[in-house]
Amino acid sequence: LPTISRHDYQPYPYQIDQVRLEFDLAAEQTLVRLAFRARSRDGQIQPLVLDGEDIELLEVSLDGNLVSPQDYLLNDQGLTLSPPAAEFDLVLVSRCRPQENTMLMGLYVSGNSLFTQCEAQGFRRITFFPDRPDVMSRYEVVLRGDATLYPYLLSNGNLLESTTLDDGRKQAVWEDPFPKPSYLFALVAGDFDVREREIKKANGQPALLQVYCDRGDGDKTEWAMQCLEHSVRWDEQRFGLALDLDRFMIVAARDFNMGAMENKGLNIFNSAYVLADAESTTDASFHAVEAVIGHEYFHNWTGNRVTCRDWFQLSLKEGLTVFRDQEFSADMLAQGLDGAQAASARAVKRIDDVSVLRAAQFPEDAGPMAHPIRPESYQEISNFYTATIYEKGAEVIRMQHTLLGEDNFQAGIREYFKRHDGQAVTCDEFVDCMDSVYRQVKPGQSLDQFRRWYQQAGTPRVQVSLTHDAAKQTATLTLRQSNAPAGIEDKAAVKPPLHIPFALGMLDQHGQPLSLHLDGQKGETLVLDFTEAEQSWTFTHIPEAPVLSLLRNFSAPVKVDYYRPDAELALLARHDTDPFARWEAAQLLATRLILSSASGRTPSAAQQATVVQTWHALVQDPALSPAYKARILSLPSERELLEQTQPMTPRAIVQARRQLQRELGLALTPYWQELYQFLSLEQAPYSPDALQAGQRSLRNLALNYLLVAGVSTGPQLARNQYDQATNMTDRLGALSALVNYGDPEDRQDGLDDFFQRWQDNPLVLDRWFSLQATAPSTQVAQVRALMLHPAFSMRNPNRARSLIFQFCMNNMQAIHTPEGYAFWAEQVIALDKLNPEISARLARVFDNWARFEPQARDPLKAALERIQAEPGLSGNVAEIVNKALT
Ligand code: DPP
Ligand code: ZN
Repeated sequence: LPTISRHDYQPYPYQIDQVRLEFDLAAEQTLVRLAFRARSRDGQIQPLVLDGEDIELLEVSLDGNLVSPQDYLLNDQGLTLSPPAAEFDLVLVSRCRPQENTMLMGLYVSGNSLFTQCEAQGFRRITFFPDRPDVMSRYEVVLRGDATLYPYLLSNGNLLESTTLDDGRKQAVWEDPFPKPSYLFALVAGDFDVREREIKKANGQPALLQVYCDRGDGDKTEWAMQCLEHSVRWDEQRFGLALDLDRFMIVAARDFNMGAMENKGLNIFNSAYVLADAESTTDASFHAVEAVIGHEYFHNWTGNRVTCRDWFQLSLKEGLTVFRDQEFSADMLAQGLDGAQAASARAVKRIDDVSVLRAAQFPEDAGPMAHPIRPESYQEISNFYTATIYEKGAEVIRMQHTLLGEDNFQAGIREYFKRHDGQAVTCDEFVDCMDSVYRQVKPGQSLDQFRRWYQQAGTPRVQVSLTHDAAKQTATLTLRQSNAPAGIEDKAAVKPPLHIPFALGMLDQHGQPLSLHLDGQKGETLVLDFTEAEQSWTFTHIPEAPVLSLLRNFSAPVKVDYYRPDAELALLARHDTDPFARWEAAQLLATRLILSSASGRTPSAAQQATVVQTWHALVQDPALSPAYKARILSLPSERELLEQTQPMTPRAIVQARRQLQRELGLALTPYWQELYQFLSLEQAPYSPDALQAGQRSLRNLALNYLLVAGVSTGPQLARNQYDQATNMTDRLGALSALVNYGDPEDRQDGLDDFFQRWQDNPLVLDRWFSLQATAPSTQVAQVRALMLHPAFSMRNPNRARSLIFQFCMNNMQAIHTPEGYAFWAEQVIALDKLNPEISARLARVFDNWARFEPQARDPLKAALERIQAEPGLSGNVAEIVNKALT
């Protein structure tokens, strides 16, 4: 497998301004005619190297002359031609077979429709082309197809004409006025329900928004349409970025590898992130739809107008766009609120995002695939659409936002578009823009050191110590940072210190916030510029030893080490004015208890009492919003906890977590009951807004505590909630409590009823599979039986994820057995034959095998070796298992 290195970048020798594509579309075989004029950048004639995979070349001509096969070089990677001059015309006809495309990259069939997916390297499966992001061209696209099967023929940009041909087929001609790389090309052909809305842009011009979905699903696209409109408004208002097209389309596809794709003007979405209605969709999914619609829409500027020079720069668009979608969601949650209420609403989003980072990105940074947000090398780029590029990438943008502040950050964004609109650029060029503003507002300082965040893999650790001088009334804080080697390429890396914006506050011993004084700065929260390996700050006007509130709002993606008594954490959990740090304190209290019992130590009665008393205080606190209360009363996820064990002990973690859940359920039974009853009174018409969604999530949490603790009234409450539910959050919440903690009869009745109600809705059926995949009672045998269910299919990525991935990732008791590991390897191999990109993601589930407890290590290693030995393994999976076994 060739390794591609960041430093090997060479510009493409030819400029291609304009591309014309004609498609004769059919599921069995599609003919593609490509025409462009190429111009050598330096005037020299050089070989024309075009990428191409899994497609058939029918003919090629240069300047009107047919090129015969002995005059070109064709292999399974593409086509090399010898141009007649430094500037020339190329016409090329090729054929692809959408029906046979199980990889879902390039042109493929989903349902009865045709869709494309080109990022990162799918365009080369449609036609021969320089399939790289720095070759930007204007596209004109002609689509022809059967009028009955494909009444809608869509591509990027503006529709120039739509006609019926003499042979009865339909033809549509599209033109995208903006130059774009091939990965942003898209076409869709099919029959759909369409929802349309005409809006006025900030400049007064009209724009047409459209959401397409399968026939019969049209009543489930109102929410998507609202989210799209909100996204347009938000980008105008917060970033000053306007929609640059007359028409913006979203199309839902049932079979889709990713969440969605930001093709210019024609976003193609996994239907899971488009379709939503109260009856069939949970609150969490409503919010996921909002986030993904925002994300793809925001790419129109951060990704499309300015794109990546090469794939090592992927975080240029993904980190920035995740940051933007996180801010969009937070702003939507905080809409109409102010002060502490707005802060708490935003903190809920921050908590959820940080939980994802810790559950998905921290493990990646601690495993063999660890890489900087701008990787140095890769074999398969599709393996680098990672939590590091996305989520840590967003944290790195967020830190720049913190260092600059909102107004200066926006000035940096304006500078970015001023310099680079229409270009394919690097992460460095983005930071240059932010740095130009930073240097103006902080004379003598720069982002030079900050750039190390783009170079270093691994999660840095920050050790904290504190001394207090009662006579001088000062507190001195000392921070030490380190970043251990990460991944397989990092062994000898020298890692100089990072520029870490470290936000902190202090409370007095009664939980009152202190005003901080430091070198002329004053405030309740200060952000320290932590740039040295070890650094100290002395705060004045501190009469008694303070309680530290550390890394407020999670101001940097680091781990903090600070020993302090439980009592201090309990104080913070009750009183910290920073809602993120407050949640963190409660989580840390619970984490300590769980980790100690998972390691076989019996927690002291005092330690247990502190957790119970803290939960007791929080459950009754009238000032907390329901959504925030649901977060702060939840225990850390199994994955976050597991990440903190060394070696990792999954089964012990599951048991210890379950035990604390039970204890909290029992100790606070009357409170859970009261909370449950109180929250059952609310009967407003369904809305996924923050208040209602918070109430439902808190009510479901209370229900879970009652069931897990075996409280006798629990099952009846759950059955009633299930039967009377008018929305999916309530119904699924009740069913999941019964399936996870109820008796076998309730479990089976619930699952059967749910199947009867929802068997015709694929997205809800995915839930039915997931619920069973993750239930504590499920073993490998049940999963094998579910794979034989007529509704199961490996070919549909959502379905494979709902059963196989959920089982392998989130059923720790069952997967961490010899049969579990063998099952995992078997499914990686089976999936690889259909869809290597998806299979490689399943392969990653145990790439961190070496960190597990000894009894898991050998069988996991054997399972990886079994995969590695499989003949015909894809490059995608090979890269993962080879790196895991290095
Ligand atoms: N569609 C994926 C995303 O938006 C890749 N660009 O992140
Ligand atoms: Zn993206």
